Amino acid sequence: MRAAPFTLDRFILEEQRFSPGSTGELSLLLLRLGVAAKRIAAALAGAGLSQSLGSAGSSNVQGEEQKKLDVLANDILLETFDYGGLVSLAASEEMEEPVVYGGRLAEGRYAVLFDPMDGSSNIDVNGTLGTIFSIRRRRDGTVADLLRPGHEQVAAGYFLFGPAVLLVYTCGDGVHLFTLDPAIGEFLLTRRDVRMPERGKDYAVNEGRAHSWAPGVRAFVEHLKQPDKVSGRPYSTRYSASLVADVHRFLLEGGIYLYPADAAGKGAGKLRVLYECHPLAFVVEHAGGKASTGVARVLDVAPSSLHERMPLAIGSRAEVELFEKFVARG
Ligand code: FBP
Repeated sequence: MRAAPFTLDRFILEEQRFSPGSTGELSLLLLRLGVAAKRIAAALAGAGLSQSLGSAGSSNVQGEEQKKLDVLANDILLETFDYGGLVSLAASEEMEEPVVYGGRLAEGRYAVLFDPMDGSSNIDVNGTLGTIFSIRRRRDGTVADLLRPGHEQVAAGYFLFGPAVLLVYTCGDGVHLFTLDPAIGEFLLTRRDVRMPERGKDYAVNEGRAHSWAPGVRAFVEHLKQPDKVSGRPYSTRYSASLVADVHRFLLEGGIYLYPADAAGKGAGKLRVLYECHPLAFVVEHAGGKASTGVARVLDVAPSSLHERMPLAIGSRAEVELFEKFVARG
């Protein structure tokens, strides 16, 4: 008899057997996220046909222009958690305050945080996009549950909307990759326990912002560009304007993504601690990679506000550790 395809639900239910005492609620939440991603993928594929491209005419809490698909993806995710009593709080990069699923504070064991549409500048040009998610255990059902270190996440991952729709996630015991089979509308396991290469040959950074970098950051990027056969330099630049797409490349092939802070201390970088840095750091670290601010481990940082930003260096252990050395040299 032909082996049944390893669908996401089969994989999650089989994995659940290895965590005694599990209630199955986290499994259900992950499966729900899979459904939300299919709805977002359908909206993206039809966006040009349904006038869903372009601006929503509103801006988010960071004052950034919201695209119609930012708002649509956000709504799809909020609907996804609005039943069954699994979730107490849902916080999003696109919302000033979290949604508290009313009347069920006592029930929802989890809080979910997400960047509904990562790579927004790629939306109107049919570029690669992603959805990033983070799951935390509910404590007292308030925002304080969210302002905690990244290593307290119970699960995190992302959906990548490219030529194929992919899901990559971890519950802290291995990183797994699934591909959406459009023929049956199911995510199928394509790589179990993904390990990030120790070092790479590519880097991703918006060099148009080099003027705002600290000398140590500039020296590091210059170092990657210097020809040196022994250390495999020069590296190639691979910046897609989608954090998820770049991190996914480096998860499979090795390399480093950078979004440094402004040297003049005017800004702590662009990326949000809770919706982008913590979840991707959780995935990358469980695949053997590393995520740093340049001076601290991203997963040790506890933000003091919901939309706090931080500088990010994420990728293969060798490159991130070398980056930290350059930053320390200043
Ligand atoms: P969004 O979540 O708003 O898309 O912001 C994150 C991001 O788009 C990353 O995906 C990407 O790497 C970076 O910002 C691009 O920023 P910049 O345009 O400054 O290079």
